[in-house]
Amino acid sequence: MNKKVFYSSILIAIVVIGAIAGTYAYFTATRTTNANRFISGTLDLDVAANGNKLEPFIIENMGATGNIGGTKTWTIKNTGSLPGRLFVRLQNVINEENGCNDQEKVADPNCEAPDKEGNLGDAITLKVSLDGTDMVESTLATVDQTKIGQDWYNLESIVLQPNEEREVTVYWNADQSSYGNEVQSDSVQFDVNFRLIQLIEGEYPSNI
Ligand SMILES: [Ca+2]
Ligand SMILES: [Ca+2]
Repeated sequence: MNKKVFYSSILIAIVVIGAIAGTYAYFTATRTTNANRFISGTLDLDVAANGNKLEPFIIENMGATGNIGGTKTWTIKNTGSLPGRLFVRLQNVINEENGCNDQEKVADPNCEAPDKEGNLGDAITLKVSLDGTDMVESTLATVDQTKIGQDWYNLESIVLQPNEEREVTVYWNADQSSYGNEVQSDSVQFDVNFRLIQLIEGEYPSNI
């Protein structure tokens, strides 16, 4: 009987000591920050080729030589304060007939039809490289407009840190065996669109 009481006393004593210790256990120091602000970071990019800002370009008057090819390089710079994922896509792909002569009519019988799309884009392959490594390619046919962007989307993320620069080069090529009279006077134009998009958790929507 005495032992039980003793244990109870010990228990009570410990609890009391704990409570006392708890009361005095904290060193505290308090400061209050004033004028808190949340400032959003920035995401911006600069695109330049030979000092010129982003511009559409037109490939026309093909035929002076059989094999047509060219290249253009842009330096892409993250000028913001946040990292961003780089996306590249083609936009505003426009294939035009621009009329047709007798020779073209033989190869392209509907070339005079209203709103007939030109055939030149079908004959041109466009490759996009990053820092000298080929990444994606497509023809410049209007129906293929989204291919470059979709294939780029499927690449492993390409992230530019603030102030980081990457070089994107576009190569176009039309082998002389890839076209004939059906492209006479036809033209194709397109924009290359670069975007830096804020890093997010998880996947980007596929239609980004
Ligand atoms: Ca034509
Ligand atoms: Ca044509």
